[in-house]
This record gives sequence, structure tokens and C-alpha cells, in this order.
Amino acid sequence: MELGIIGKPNVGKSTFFSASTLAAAEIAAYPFTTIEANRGVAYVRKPCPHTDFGIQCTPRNSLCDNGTRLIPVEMLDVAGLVPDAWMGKGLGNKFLDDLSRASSLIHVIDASGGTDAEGNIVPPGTRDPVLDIEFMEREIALWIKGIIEKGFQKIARQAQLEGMKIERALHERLTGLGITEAQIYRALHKLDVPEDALKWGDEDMERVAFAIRERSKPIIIAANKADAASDETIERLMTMKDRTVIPTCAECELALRRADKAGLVRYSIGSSSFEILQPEKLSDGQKKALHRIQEFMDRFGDTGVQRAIETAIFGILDLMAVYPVEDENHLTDKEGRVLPDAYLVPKGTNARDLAYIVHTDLGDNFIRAIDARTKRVIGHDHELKDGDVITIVARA
Ligand SMILES: Nc1nc2c(ncn2[C@@H]2O[C@H](COP(=O)(O)OP(=O)(O)O)[C@@H](O)[C@H]2O)c(=O)[nH]1
Ligand SMILES: [Mg+2]
Repeated sequence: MELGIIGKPNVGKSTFFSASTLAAAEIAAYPFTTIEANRGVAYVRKPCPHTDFGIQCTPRNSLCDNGTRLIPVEMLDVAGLVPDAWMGKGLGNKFLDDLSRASSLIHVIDASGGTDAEGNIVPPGTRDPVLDIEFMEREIALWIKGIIEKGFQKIARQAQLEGMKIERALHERLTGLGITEAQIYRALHKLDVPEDALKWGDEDMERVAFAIRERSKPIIIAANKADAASDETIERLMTMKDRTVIPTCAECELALRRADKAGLVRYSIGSSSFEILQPEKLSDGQKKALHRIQEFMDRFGDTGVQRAIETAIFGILDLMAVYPVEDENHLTDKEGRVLPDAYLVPKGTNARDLAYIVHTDLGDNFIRAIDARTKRVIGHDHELKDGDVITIVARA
């Protein structure tokens, strides 16, 4: 599960990335905490089940901070897109490669309007950020269109000859982008294009590409630099049709996490306030900056960074957290760790799906599962709920 951060230059992508991936403690076992400069780990929050059971947990793939389970999510700082990159002017293949890994995208925009179409600095209020939203949606759709329309007539005719649905033919084209056949079916469902794909014109192709983008790479908009944006712009962004917009101050989040790490303030990620711990160590400039951050939080509820990530994971991708354990009585794994792992899985995941997610062997040899909260046996097709603690019983 990876989230890609996209946007034109100078909007605050790297700041957003640094802020969201800066954690007080890192999980050593996590494979790529430091492998690539543009990849990192952010955390989404859930109440830790250990509190319900009245025991202490010893997490392995996640962290527990005072009853809040912090579950890792991979973040990708996607190289800056320049206008018309899809035509081959920009960082084409690198962009596609990054795009293929992302399940959802966080589009960082400059809500202050202080950067032009290419990302050059201009006086605040000059650029309408709504244009950047429309540009990006179109840009990604054009990438997809470019891929599917290459030799399309031949493919569509071949598909017809073989009695293959056009969705399947499109999927063969788009697997490289990490797009599933189900997403393509859902995208084309009720889309107003001719039944016969051989009759698709240029506009139909664009509509198809747009719909596939919407389904396969859903976008959350981080209206960044909201601290320097007018109320009017924020209002206009927040009320855009069919878009999820969250005002953010990536700079604020980064400052708070750094100050927390340095022991100057106490700040839990995503919260609506912070506490100054060592006022005597703060310069006047730092005090002023913290004051401005608190003002921002009072205006918007929080810095928005954590909310954007959690909206992508829980709102858009509709994932929930479940906790597989080997022993349903002690809630432990083989090594005796209590509630070791949290898995983010789609709503609708059943007991056997979870077994397969944990390990193919576990799925193949599935016998039954046990709900550790109720100690009841559940069948393979039992749909799991958010927060479930599950023991899978399999043939040895
Ligand atoms: N006012 C304001 N400035 C920000 C914010 N986030 C980032 N910036 C500034 O915007 C500039 C570009 O940020 P950067 O993260 O390098 O942008 P990128 O090119 O999109 O990766 C830097 O000077 C940041 O300090 C924010 O929330 N508010
Ligand atoms: Mg950058």
C-alpha cells in the first residue's frame, strides 16, 4: 500500500513528505526506511486493541503510542510534474514507474496562489490553484490515454475476434501501471461511450482514460500553504464538486515534529494542539512561529497533513486494521509478542482473504478462524470488521 505525493514544483511536496515520514521512533525491521531518498514511511492511527483486552502489547510491524496503534504506510515523493510531461518533455518513465506503485495520490497544491503553472514563485494570489487541480487530473488521464490508444484499433478488433471484453484488453495494456481489471470494469460501467470500442473517438478515449484514472489512482488534494491562502480560495477549494480537499500547512507539521523530536514541545501526530515543554530554550522567532502554528490549528483543526494521509487510507481506499495472532488466548505470535502485527486490508476482507494476505500457505491450508474478542469460531467467508483480532487455524 503506497501513497504517491504529486504536484508541480515548489508547492511543498518535499516538505509534506519529510513532515509525514518524520517519526519519533522508527521500526528497524521496516525494509526501506532509508533505501531511497524519495521513499519513506508514514503512520496512520487506530485505537490499539490492547486497551480493550487490558494487556500490554509488544508490536512488531507497527508502533503503539499510549493506546494509539501507529500503522506504517509507504510514501513516495513523486518527481515534479511539469506541464505536458506526458508528451515526453518531462520525467516521463520515472513518473509512470512511481505512479504504478501508488494506490492513491496526494496532490499537493499551493493554495496561496504563489506559484505559476510551472512552479515559479509569483506574488501570492496570482495563480488560481483550481487550475492546478484540473491540470493534474487531465495530465494523468492523458498518460493513461497515451498508453491505451497506441495501436488501439488493432487491439479492439483482436479482442472482438476472440470474444474478449474490451475491459480485459485494456487491462492487459494497463497492468504495468498497477491498475486492476476490476477497477477498469468499474470505470467503464455506465460510462457514456459507444458499446463497440472500435467506434471510440478521441473524446471517448479521453473519457475512458479519465474514468480509469478516477477509479485506479484516486486523488486527495492537500491545499498546502493554507496558512498563506485567502479564506475565499480555501472556501472555493473545499466546495469543489467530487473532490476531497484538505487544507494543510506542511511547514507547520514539519516544524512540530522536529520540535517534538528535539524535546522542545510535546506533539502527537495529527492532534489539534501541542504543549511547549522548554519555553526557556525557545528563541523569540521560534515562539512566534509556534504561535502562528497554533493559530493555524485553531483555524483548521490541525495541520492537515496527517488528516490527508488518513483520509486517503481510511476514506478513499476504505481500508481497516485487523490484527492476526497465533494464540487467541494470549494474543501472541510464535515468539510470544502480544498483538504483534496490524494489517491494513480493504473493507469486505474475509477470514480466508486475511489468511492469504498473511501468507499463501496459510490461505491454502485454511481450516477456520477464531475471533479472539469473542472466542467464537468463524468460517472462511466471514467478513472481518475494523479492529478484529483473528487467529487463523490451518493444516500443518
Ligand atoms: N507558507 C508555507 N510555505 C510552505 C509550506 N510548505 C512548504 N512551504 C515552502 O514552499 C517551498 C517549496 O517547498 P518544497 O517542499 O521544496 O516544494 P516541492 O518543490 O514541491 O518539493 C519551501 O520554501 C517551503 O518552505 C506551507 O505549508 N506553508
Ligand atoms: Mg521537492
